[in-house]
Amino acid sequence: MTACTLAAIALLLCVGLGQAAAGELPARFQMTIESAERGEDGSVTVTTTGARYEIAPDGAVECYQQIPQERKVAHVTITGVALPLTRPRVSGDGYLCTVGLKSASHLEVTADSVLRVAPRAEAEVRVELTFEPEYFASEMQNLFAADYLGGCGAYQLPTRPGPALDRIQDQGGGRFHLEPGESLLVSIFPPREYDWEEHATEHIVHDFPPLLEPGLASRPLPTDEQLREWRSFGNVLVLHLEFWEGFCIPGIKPRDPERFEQVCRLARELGYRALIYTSPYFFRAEGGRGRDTSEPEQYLAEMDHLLSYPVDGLYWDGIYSDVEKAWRVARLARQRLGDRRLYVHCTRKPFHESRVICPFVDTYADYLLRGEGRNRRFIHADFVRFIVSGYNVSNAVGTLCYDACRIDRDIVEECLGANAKIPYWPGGQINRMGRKYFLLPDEHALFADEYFPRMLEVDGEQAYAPLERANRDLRARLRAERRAARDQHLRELEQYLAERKAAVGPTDNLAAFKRTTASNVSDLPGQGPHQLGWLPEYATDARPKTYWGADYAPQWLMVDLAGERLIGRIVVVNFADGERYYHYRVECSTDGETWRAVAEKTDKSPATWDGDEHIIEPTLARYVRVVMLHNSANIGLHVGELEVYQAQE
Ligand SMILES: [Ca+2]
Repeated sequence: MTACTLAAIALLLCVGLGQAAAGELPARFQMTIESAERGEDGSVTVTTTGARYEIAPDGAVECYQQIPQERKVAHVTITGVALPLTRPRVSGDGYLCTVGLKSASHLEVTADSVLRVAPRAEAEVRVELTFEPEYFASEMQNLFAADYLGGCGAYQLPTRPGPALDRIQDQGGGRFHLEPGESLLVSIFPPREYDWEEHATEHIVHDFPPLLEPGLASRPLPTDEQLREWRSFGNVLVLHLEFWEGFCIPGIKPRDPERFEQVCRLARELGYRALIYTSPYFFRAEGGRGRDTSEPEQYLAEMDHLLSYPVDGLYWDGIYSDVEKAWRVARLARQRLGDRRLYVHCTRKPFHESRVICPFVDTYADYLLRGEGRNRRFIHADFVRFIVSGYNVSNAVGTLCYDACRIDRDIVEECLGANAKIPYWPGGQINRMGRKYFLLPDEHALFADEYFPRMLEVDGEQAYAPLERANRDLRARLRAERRAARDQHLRELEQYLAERKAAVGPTDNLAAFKRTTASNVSDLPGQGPHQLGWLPEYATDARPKTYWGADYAPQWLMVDLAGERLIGRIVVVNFADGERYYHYRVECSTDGETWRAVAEKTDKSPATWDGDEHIIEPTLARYVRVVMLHNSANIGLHVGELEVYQAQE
């Protein structure tokens, strides 16, 4: 060690952190800020249980993961604002470390390994990944990148409905443009150790009572015999909503308080932990407007009431769609729960599709449930490994909701290989959509004879290692199959367009079969006429009912007429269901950079398959685009056809 480094170490300003503060958190969730130091060059290093951030005075931050092993996962660059690197201050019992002044641009690091960049002026933040992700997804202004060891996520707040982020193509990662008051969270994960003991010893049984009609159960609570019978396949009993009088209302009470107490007592005698249904998302606070509108504090007051029942934890059917609220309620609930269990179902929250998840929220749960209503195209091996399984992501124990994808041998292998679990579903509930929340006889046999005994053997890293190797091989094979299928689908698309073009023949529509691009494409697995998503090409194939689709306004679709033309008439066809309407603006350009608005739709008249005709002042243009601004039915934006016609002489 050189004298110089010794001097540097001597000059480090260490922030003292009492062990007592961290000790207030439940032992199994002991995430804390371990140290926060400033070097003589003005740089700051903050170390949490799960990560280390090295913050340089020029706004560069090196992000290191520490669990299960140390490695650098991201390089963050902040430009546009000066970040005065003050002495780091730790507050909130070791939860929060602040660098800079709250009144000015500043950074925060939290115990659950999140860096918050909070500029007070317009700023650009680049998040470059320094590892090769096995799974990368972006949804709205967020990204999530993971491999078998962990990874990194970035989230722009407040969440803006809008297109996927501006991706950094070459290195992988994203660029985020922050307005004053917005912030960016960079999450390094996993933020805590995986609890193998919990994984190996706690197995979930969902009681989905059969329904006589929607919402009305034949028996709101299980019988004593059922409790005894189900015990062979689990010891964490989830009691669903049917036993409550009312739905997610303040001060909720069981329909039959006496039977409820009996069930809780017998469950404990039999060695279960009993978890009861509740939901921050659905909770309707006093005077509240309904789902997703309560404040965490209002829900937490209800939670105190729920925990006055003799139960061992809570099952949350949904969390807030506001990331800050979801994070806060999870953190504060964890403190209240102590060693009682929290099981969180969050297929669609906080974001719409859950291709991007928030490990820093999930980590406060003991177990997670994901996949509800998703068919087999959606629940593929990548989804099971990185979204359903919490292993080396949030390190909560992940379980699969299989109402739509069902249980077969492939799913069993994918779950075992991903270290995700399959909960036991007796009961017999069929929901309004006809989806079955119980194991069919064949599935039951597979669960009982094959899955369950094999799952019990996975009790630690060593037992899981061969399964993980098999999972890597399986995913590599599926990836190759997907690539081959995609190539085939691209060939089919090419052939389709060629055939359409030949069938249509000469046309006055200048846009037909011209190069068409868009700001975004809805591309959920397997969707679209050629299973390639709702591509822009479908908006210029001279067939109204094939369409381009994207999510979250605004989005644009542009056709290149391959040369300047004098345009006099434009037709826009959207998706027509007789009720919905769209708002949009049509723009023209000669260079693809400077745009002139020539038409718009702002009224509420429903879309038709004939489309909207716009006669415009003769305009010289090579590029014509539709900027989609609104759909009255959902978040999707659709153009079935964009037709462009020459001005009449
Ligand atoms: Ca079309």
